[in-house]
Amino acid sequence: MESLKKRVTEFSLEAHELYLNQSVPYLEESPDPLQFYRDWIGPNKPCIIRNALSHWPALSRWTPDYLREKVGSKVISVAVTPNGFADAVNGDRFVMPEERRMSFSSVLDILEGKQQGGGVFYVQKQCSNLLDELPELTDDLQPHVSWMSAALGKLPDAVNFWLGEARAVTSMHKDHYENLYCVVSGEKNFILLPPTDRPFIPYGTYQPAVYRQRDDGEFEVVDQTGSEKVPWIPLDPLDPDLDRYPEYRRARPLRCSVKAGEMLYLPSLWFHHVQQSHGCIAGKPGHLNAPHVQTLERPNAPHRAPEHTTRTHARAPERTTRTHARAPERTTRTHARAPERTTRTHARAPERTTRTHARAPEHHAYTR
Ligand SMILES: O=C(O)CCC(=O)C(=O)O
Repeated sequence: MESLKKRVTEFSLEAHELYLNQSVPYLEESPDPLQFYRDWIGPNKPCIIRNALSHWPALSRWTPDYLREKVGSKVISVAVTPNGFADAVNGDRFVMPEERRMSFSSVLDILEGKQQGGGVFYVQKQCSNLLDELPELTDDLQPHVSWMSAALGKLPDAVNFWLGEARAVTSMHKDHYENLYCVVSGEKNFILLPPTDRPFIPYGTYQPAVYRQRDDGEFEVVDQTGSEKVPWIPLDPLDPDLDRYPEYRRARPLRCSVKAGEMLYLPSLWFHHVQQSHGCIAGKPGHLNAPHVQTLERPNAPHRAPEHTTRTHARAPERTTRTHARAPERTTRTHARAPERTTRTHARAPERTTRTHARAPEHHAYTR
């Protein structure tokens, strides 16, 4: 066991030397699908793409006034917490947000400080909420990014809309999607760790619970009795407790900031911790910031069975490494690539589906 542990550690360190970058590189324009597959998806490396959203009307249109007029009366799901930590370890619990249904206008009022919410509100539903709850906004953007769909040979499984304030934090987790984070306004700050750093990242298993706001405005934590324990990462990468988790010293986190008009390609199974800025829509000093549209592309590889379903959504399996490539059946490759892949020469022609929008069913979309 000890020698296996040693080998895995060496392997993780070698991965950094052999193929991982020390920062997240930028591409200055939308890539060619095949090239993108070869350089980024195949090797499982993140990058930020600039100038790929410039034609999205959302970049200039999505002001609070516009959003109020267009979708203000729509009722959407919002995650509400006392402290901004939705889906995070709190003591010996894994605590999920209260999911509240409210009108889009009310959310804007709270985020702009016009109305008191008594908590932190984050539109962060992961079940293709852009297409399901806010289809009126899809004219303002491309619900799928054509070169990514071509590279993966499929349309996105889910297209999510996120809107939140600076206090909202997404704790460290991974998911099994190929993610494109398209920031429309404000800025998102990511801490990223490659799957190969898994030996250095602590996991625990926690009793699932949810926040519930009482009538007096205080929040209580209510256990989800009868639910399985949830494996989750207790470590805060912003302030890692190295006495408790000394192995984390060996991890090599990458930090990046994704600004309005930029897109982060976050490969599947990369660990990520996310925060957002107070960059306001239309320069307002309030808290409206960083709405982003996230397209989730599910790998072509055989899907892993979800492991936990404490919310209504399954979580990503607690895999430590990937075992297969998304586009299978390749034979050779010339450049460094992520471990555990089958080898291959290049991305192949996408196998287009005829669906208009493949999207994640309710039960697998939330993959922490
Ligand atoms: O934007 C965020 O706060 C987090 C998004 C995320 O981590 C995810 O969708 O997996």
